Amino acid sequence: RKNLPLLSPQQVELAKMLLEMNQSHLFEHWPEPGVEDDEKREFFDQVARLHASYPGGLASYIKTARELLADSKAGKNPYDGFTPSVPSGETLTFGDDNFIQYEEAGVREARKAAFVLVAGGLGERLGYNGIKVALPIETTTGTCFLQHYIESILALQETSSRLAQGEGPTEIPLAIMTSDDTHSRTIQLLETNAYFGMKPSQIKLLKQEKVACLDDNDARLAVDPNNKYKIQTKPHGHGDVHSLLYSSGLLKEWLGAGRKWVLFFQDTNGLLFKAIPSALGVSAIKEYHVNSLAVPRKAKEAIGGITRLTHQDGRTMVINVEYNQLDPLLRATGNPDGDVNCETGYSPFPGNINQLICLGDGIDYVLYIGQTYLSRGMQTTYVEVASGYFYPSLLGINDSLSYFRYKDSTKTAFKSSTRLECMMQDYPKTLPPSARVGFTVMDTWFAYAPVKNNPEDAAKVPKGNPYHSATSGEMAIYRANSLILRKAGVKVDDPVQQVFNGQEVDVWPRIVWKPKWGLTYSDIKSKVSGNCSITGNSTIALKGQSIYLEDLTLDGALVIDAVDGAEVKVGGSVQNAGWIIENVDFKDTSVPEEVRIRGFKINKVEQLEKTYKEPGKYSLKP
Ligand code: UGB
Repeated sequence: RKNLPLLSPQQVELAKMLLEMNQSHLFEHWPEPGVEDDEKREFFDQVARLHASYPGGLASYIKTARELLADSKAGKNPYDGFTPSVPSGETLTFGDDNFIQYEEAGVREARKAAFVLVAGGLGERLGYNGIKVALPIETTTGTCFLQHYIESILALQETSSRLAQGEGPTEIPLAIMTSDDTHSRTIQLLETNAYFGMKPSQIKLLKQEKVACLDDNDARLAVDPNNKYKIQTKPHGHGDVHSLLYSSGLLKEWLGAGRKWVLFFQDTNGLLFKAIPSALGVSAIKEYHVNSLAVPRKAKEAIGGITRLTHQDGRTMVINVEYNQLDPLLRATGNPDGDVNCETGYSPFPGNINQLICLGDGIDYVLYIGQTYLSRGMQTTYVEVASGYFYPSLLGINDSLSYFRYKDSTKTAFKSSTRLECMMQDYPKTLPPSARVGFTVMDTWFAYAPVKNNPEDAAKVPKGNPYHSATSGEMAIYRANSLILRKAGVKVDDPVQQVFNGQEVDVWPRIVWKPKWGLTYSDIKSKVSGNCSITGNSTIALKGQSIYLEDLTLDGALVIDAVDGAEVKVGGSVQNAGWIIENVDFKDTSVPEEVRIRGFKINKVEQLEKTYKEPGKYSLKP
């Protein structure tokens, strides 16, 4: 107390709170009043921010942390009393009748959707210096993830509005959660690219704040090693998105304007929008309150497993169990081998790809929420959400301790500081048992290809497991598009195997298109006819809505760019030296980082390139 400078009444309250919460060590090494007073006030500014951004304030954060740390010390498993089993859900096969029916339903429903991209993560595992949404999804066109996502949403908006003739056009909103690590660079990316064609008013940025780090079992807040007037902070996890949607008023606004679905997605999955229409269709037809997208998952693969948990008291829920918890949970509940592949070659627990589709209107949840709060001795004043979409992280209900290690078996000191984290996929934990929580399993090849691992780590991935690198992410786009065109009747050559940055991958022809060219499988099929063929060395980029391939034989590179309203029929034989893939070493710093992390670059030797700037009907037959 004696070290404190003159404080405002609000700062005095914060100081009192910290002392009451046993945090006096924060002021211990402060000099007498009059020395470094500005730095001391800055300290209180940070405390005020941490206090305001956590539901229930800093005291609530410290209290929850103490409880969780005590559980951890006692070796208590958060899943104590629960037995895992394999849940059942919808499984989709790309292009079959069932899939097409769901896609149609999903596209119709899309006009009532709002999208939420969580992009606050720095991507430490990838080690890329920029923001992940600015990375090219593929280097044939150089389209970045954010551009692809926005163009996909715009394509959905356009098609869905067209199908709902008479109901008028719609604007599908997009919220992007950022953090201090990504916020300004996300704004810059949007501004320098004219929001990739979306109206600026359609996009809202929500910035998440970091949370305080914890130094010991008593939840003493960690002081920044480089600045004694700063509390060390780290990200709070993607679960922040729920409370931010609430506190910003955005969700209320969306629901008030008749939005029915909220779709959450992650920063680097270039295949995701191939799965969105059908998955939204599943949600709509089955009326799921929550629908998690999943893919077959190899045992112990570093993605969470969708699991049915049944408690001794009879409660059950379908929920993601993180990969580091699933194996021990299985072992502790009568499965001595833990998480192992079954006869399909995959774990029986589908892999969570953290794409959630939530239904936004289920009025009776409000009552349940009230009970949840009350049972925890919490204030019910927060419960003013007139919708089924509830905010579990509001009061830290879904917070858990971030992964950390003790220094030794006395479990008194930590190897490094920890903090509380929350995950967006924990949302169903707070729903009543009557909630319809389902999931939809898709084949990985068209639904999931994230870019998470740096080249060195990816090269160490055991054979048969996915690399999840920039290399595999890009190759997955070519493979998916090749397989889709094959299904639509085009003869596409088999891939060849090549090694880039120590990773062996299948290299398919480089086939890419804008979302508005092929939003759904039916769309794509309607644009391909006759005998078309594409050789393995070929590249084709379709950058227009109405480009029709008719009896096209391609052996080389072909790029067509057509404005809306220009209808182009492309056929005949296109043959040229094409675009060649060349190896690049990821350590070669003369090559831009976003290229060398893939291990290859594209040498554009020769191509046929046509641009149609005016609406009209055209025919290209070389
Ligand atoms: N993110 C934020 O916006 N803020 C944060 O504080 C942290 C992250 P990671 P993670 O798809 O394979 C998730 O780091 O968390 C954003 C699921 O939990 O890429 O290790 C970040 O920008 C897991 O069950 O993944 O694992 C990114 O967009 C599994 O499904 C997103 O959150 C796994 O993803 C995910 O962050 C997966």
